[in-house]
Amino acid sequence: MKIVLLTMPATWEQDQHDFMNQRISPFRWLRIKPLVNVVPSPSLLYLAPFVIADGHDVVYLEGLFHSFERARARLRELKPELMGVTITSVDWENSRWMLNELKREFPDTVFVAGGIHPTLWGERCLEECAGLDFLVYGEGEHTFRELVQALSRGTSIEGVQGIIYRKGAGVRRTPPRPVVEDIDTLPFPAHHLAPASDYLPSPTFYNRLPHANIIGARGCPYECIFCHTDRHTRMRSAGNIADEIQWLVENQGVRDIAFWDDTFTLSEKRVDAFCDEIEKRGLDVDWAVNARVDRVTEGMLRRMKKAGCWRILFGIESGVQKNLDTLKKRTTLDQIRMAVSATSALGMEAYGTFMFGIPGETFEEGLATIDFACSLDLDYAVFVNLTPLPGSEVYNDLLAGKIKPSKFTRDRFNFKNVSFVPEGMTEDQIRFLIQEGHRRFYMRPRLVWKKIRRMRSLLDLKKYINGFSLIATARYMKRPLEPQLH
Ligand code: B12
Ligand code: SF4
Repeated sequence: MKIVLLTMPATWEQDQHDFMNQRISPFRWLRIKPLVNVVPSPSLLYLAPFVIADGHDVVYLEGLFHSFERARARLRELKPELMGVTITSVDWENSRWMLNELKREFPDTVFVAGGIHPTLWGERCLEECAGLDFLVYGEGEHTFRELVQALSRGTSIEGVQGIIYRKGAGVRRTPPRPVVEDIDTLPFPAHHLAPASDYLPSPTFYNRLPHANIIGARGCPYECIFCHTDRHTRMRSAGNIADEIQWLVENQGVRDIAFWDDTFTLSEKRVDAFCDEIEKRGLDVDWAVNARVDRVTEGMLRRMKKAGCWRILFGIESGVQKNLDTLKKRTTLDQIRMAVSATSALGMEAYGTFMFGIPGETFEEGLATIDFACSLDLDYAVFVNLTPLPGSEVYNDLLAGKIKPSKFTRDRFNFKNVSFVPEGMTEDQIRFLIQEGHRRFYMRPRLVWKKIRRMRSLLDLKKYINGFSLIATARYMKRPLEPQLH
C-alpha cells in the first residue's frame, strides 16, 4: 500500500504568527518575517517502522512546511491509498476542515487519524468529521500495523484492538489495546523519513544544528488539573536512548537533542545512567529537557550540565502559591526559585511557562505572576491562557458545574480564543496579562544583552529583532481572534 503520514498544514504556528503580525513592527522596512518553527512528529515517525516492515511504501509529508494548497498538490502527486494523520485537540477545528476537503478530493483514500484528540474524543471525531474513516485510540504502533494489514489483505478489521470505525449508519469501537509495557522493545522512530537537516527549530529549541527530538518516556504520574497525560509512566532505559542518539549522530550528523518526555528527571538513577552513557560513548551532542522544579537537585543539574544539557524547561505556571495549589501542581515558590537559580548558575538556560485564568485567580495575582517571572533568572518565559482541554480535571469540573466561569466557550480548544475565564476575571484582563507578561519579561535590558551575547546566526538575529520589535510595540488587543479556515 502507498501510505502517507501527514502532519496537518500550518494552523497553530500560522495563527500565532498572524497574531503577532497584527501589530505594526517598526522594523517592517527590513522585511523581517517570523519563521515557522517546525519539528518532526514522533507520533507519526513511531508508526512508520511497523508498516515499512510489512513491505508498504511509506512517505512522511511535513504538512507544516506547506500551505494547505501546496500540501494538497503534493498529495496529488503521491496518490496515497492510505493517509495517517495525528491530531491534538488544539488542532482539531482546522484539521477536520482540511480532512473533509482532502476526502472530497481523494474519495478512495482511506483516512486514519490518531493522537491525543481522537483518543479522548473517540466516536465524536468520526461524527464531526466525515472525511475520516478510522480512528486509532491509545498507543498506535501495533494497532496501525494490524489495521493496515487487514485493509491491504481485505480481511476483517473487527479483531483489531484500539480502533473506532463506521459501520452502516453507526460508529463501532473495538476493545482497547494494552499499552506496550517495555518501551525499549519499540523500534526507533523512522528518523530517515524526516532528515534532521531539513528542519530549523526556533532558537529557543536548539543550541547547535542539526537538531532532533527524542521521546525517552511515555506518561507522567502527576495530576495537574489543566493537563491530561497517561498516569502510567514508562521509561526507556538510558542505554536504549543513547543507542537512538548514537544513530542520529552517526547517520544524520545530529548535534542537538530535545527530550520531549513530560518530565525527564523523574528518576535520578536514569538521569545518572544516561549522562554516563553519553560520556562513555563520547557523543558530541547538546541536549535539552523538560523537568519539574521539585524533581531536580543541584547535584543532578551539575551532572546534566557536565554531560551536555544546555536548557531546562520548567512548567512554573504561577507566582502565587494559592494558584499553584489550585492547579494541583504540588510545587512551591521556593522550589521554583531554587531550580531556576541553580540551573542558571550552572550555565544552563532556564525556560519557564506560565498561565493566566486559573480558577480563583484575580487580575492582581496575574500581575504578581509577571513580577515573579521577572524576578527569576529565566532566559525565556511564555505566558498563555489556561485552556480547558478534554480529559483534564478543569474541563470535567467545568462541565460538571464545579467551577464557576465568567466565560466558558465549550470545546473551543484553540488557545488564542480565550475559551475560559474564571469568575473574578475578565477576558480583556487575561489578554492584557499575556501581552504585558511578554512585554515586561523580554524588554528588560539585562535579558536583551544576554540574548545578544548568545546569538548564533543571522536567522537568530532576524527572529530576535522581529520578536522584540513586536513585543515592544504590543498594543492591548480587544478584538477576538477567530480561526481562519472555517
Ligand atoms: C512534542 C510535543 C509538542 C511539540 C509538537 C511537535 C510535533 N511535531 O509533534 C510542540 C513543542 C510543537 C508542541 C506544541 C504544543 N503542544 Co504539545 N506536546 C508534545 C508532547 C510533549 C509529546 C507528543 C509526542 O510526540 N508524544 C510521543 C508520541 C509517540 O506519542 P503520541 O503523540 O501520543 O502518539 C502515539 C498515539 O497517540 C498514536 N498516534 C498519534 N498520532 C497518530 C496518528 C495515527 C494515524 C495513528 C494510527 C496513531 C497515532 O500512536 C502514537 C505512538 O504510540 C505531548 C505530551 C505527550 N507526552 O504526549 C504534548 C501535547 C500533545 N501538547 C499539548 C499542547 C497543549 C501543546 C500546545 C498548545 C502548547 C502551547 N500552549 O503552546 C502547543 C500546540 C501544538 C498543536 N498544534 O497542537 C497537549 C495537547 C492536549 C490536547 N488535548 O490537545 C499535550 C498532550 C500535552 C498535555 N499533556 O497537555 N507540543
Ligand atoms: S503539567 Fe507536567 S507535571 Fe503536570 S501532569 Fe502534565 S506533564 Fe505531568
